Amino acid sequence: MDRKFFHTSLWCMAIVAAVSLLAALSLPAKAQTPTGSKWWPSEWGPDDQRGAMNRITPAKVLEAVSLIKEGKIYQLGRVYEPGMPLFGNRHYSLTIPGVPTGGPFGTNKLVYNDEMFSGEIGQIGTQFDGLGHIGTRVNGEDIFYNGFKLSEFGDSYGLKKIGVENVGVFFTRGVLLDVAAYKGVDRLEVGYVITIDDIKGTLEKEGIDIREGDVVIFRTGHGKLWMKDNKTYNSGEPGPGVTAIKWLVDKKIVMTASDTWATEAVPGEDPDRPFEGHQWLMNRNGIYNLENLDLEELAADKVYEFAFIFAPLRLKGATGSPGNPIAVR
Ligand code: UVW
Repeated sequence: MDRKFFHTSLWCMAIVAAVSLLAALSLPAKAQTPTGSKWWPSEWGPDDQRGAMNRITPAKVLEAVSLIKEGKIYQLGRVYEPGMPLFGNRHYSLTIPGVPTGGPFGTNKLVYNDEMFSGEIGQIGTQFDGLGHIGTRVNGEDIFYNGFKLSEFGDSYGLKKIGVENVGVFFTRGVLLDVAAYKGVDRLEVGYVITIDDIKGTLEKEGIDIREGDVVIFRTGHGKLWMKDNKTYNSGEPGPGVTAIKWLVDKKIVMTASDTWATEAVPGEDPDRPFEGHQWLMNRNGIYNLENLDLEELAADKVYEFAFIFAPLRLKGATGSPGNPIAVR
């Protein structure tokens, strides 16, 4: 090899190495999943199925108890009834099979009624999203909380892992962020993205903070459309964007909740990444979500901090639960 060719080759190799190094330093590492780096194992161990519920410690329960000063209960659950807004083609049906269903029995002539129910029981009306609700397709595999693979725990008669029967009971501090009031509107517009500054401004106005183990409830005013204008209700919604949701994740809360059907803004910050907030909550961080709440009485009384209580039904292998969460002050 002649000397000139040898030197030229060395220079070329040096330039290629320098360019590769610069590229490696300036470009983010190729994401391991569509939402960023891999999120498992969970901080509560590789077998954990309860996620952020681990934050509801006895001390947190006592903190919630200390907020009960008047004994006033607020029901936050909606009435389940025909005509309520439903997402997509989800359905609800309740029938009484015979009126009365049975009887009369004995000389005392007892009669009784039962009901037959059919519907996507965990995902209609006031609905609690469990950890089996949301996953992400990563290289052809649907991966859920703690890295659990749907191909291994999925079962058409109930999930074999992270079903709602594992969740337990929410008895913790709840905070109401009345963002509509903070913004001085009756209702935030469909698609309005609540920012971190909106949250900070609302907290300051209300004189409260967000603490580890809290349930953070957004009031947007969108709930006023419930059963009045279902078309607009279902057309999208205001709510926190994924940036604000990541900020809440860092606060180590246990659940987000809202007077909307998904809690997060629809469309969100990036219409090409629908419901990404759901992925950051349930999927990546084991944080729950509760939707379609009635927050009007709580807001009218300006109750921003309270004991929050909710026991999801122990439906084995279910993705969610109906229910009637309560706030007590
Ligand atoms: C989806 O299931 C996409 O949304 P939600 O949890 O709001 O019902």
